[in-house]
Amino acid sequence: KQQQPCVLWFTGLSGSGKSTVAGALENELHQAGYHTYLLDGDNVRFGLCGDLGFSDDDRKENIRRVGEVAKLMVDAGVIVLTAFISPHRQERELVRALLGDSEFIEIHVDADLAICEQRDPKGLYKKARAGEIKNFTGIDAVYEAPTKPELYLDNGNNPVSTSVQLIMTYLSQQGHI
Ligand code: GGZ
Repeated sequence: KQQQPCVLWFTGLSGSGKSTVAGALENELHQAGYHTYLLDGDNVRFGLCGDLGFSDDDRKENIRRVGEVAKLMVDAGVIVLTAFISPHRQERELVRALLGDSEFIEIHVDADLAICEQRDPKGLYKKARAGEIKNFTGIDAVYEAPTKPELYLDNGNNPVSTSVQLIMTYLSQQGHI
């Protein structure tokens, strides 16, 4: 099916819902016949970035590699979805520069820290509060929210289906699908 490849770059706190929204969007795109790939910690941080942890430098390198891989996939014609905290504005801007404005769609998945901490699906916030995990985003490591994302999702208050429809509409308006 005809598509204009791009990267949908989801950014937000752990537990904000990046992977959930990205996964649901990917299902919807698949059902409509589009060719997509979802990059996230589960398929990147064990292999390609298996040597990296969560220091500022390691996160920077993680995002740099993901950006380069996403670019290769865009060259191959794929609609790429990425779900990484990507806490630093500067690294996200480097990926934007690598891809160009028309192929980089930054999506801020926003949910209050309190909500993310309440969800805490893996119990990581609890461990971070207890000092068992260091450099945890939102607790003792920064998260720099996007100032001008292409899309903003109020994910503390909206259902996943609303976010998916918002993105589908945007992709269609921009001529990607
Ligand atoms: C943040 C951490 C940390 C620290 C482990 N800080 O909720 P999760 O579990 O599944 O998502 C988080 C994931 C973040 O990896 P990313 O590759 O997205 O991070 S970055 O973009 O900053 O490179 C969390 C888990 O890894 N995790 N330790 N210290 N999240």
